[in-house]
Amino acid sequence: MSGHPLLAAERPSVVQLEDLAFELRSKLLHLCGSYEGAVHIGGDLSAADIFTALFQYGLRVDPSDISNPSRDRFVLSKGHAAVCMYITMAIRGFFSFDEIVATYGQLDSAYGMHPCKVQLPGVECSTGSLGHGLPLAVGMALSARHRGETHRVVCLMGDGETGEGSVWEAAMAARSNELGNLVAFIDRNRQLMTSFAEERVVFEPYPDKWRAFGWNVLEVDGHDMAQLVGAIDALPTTTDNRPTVVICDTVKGKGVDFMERNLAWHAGSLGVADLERAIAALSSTRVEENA
Ligand SMILES: Cc1ncc(C[n+]2csc(CCOP(=O)(O)OP(=O)(O)O)c2C)c(N)n1
Repeated sequence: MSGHPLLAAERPSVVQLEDLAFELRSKLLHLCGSYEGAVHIGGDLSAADIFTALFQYGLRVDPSDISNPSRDRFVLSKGHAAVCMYITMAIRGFFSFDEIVATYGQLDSAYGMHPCKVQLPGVECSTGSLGHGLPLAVGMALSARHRGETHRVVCLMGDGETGEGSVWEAAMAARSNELGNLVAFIDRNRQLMTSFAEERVVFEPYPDKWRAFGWNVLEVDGHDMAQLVGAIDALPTTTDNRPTVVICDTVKGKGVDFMERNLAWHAGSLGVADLERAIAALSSTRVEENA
């Protein structure tokens, strides 16, 4: 993914990306502490490293030129993680973090609980109803093919939402149309809204299912920045004839011990006391990493 005008010559190192992911998690917790309603914090924290790797390293996007026709297009299929995308993009320079905190979730705010491309330029796709992001991304990738454009379309899904039939219709259409310009990242945190994934749907053998649909399959630890960067570097060129899925093994609530794998934290709000507890928990992971 190098040598493109929208990619900085000096992209952040793995250590710098880890710092940016820490900043993202801290800001997510602060927003969750200041917002009165529920924030989908569990699935934000599980996807924080993926978002960071994509927006700070992989995606060819420029906050000062958001309509550049050769930019990559990002589709957030798990639209309930919108605030994680807003803050990631704020860190990259698209928006102001303070503005997100000031208006998040309010009526008429551009920063809604689910993303709206009409309200917020820079967002490529309005989502929230699960199972629709990949079909939309297939259409965008097909359109790019027809127009002779060479950008990528990247779609981030939750594993739970891949229980939707529309995802598999889209997967089949992507392979049938040889959409090597399409990449799906899956935040495989093995939890749904109120239950663990395998209690409801048999997903295994999960990577084999994607292979059976003709996709190129990469599997990474979704919290290991070096592996995420490695997967991005290993993506085939956009002229390839097979779409790629990067299955990211993750933990819902990652970084805050009392939220990790805890069904109570799919969505919630932190009071002042819990915010302090959450920040302390997150900071302790940092100390362990640097020890
Ligand atoms: C079509 C549809 N059905 C239900 C919901 C409500 N919902 C929001 S998040 C969620 C759980 C999704 O699980 P997953 O895709 O694994 O996301 P994550 O665990 O990463 O947050 C559900 C059922 C929705 N947004 N759209």
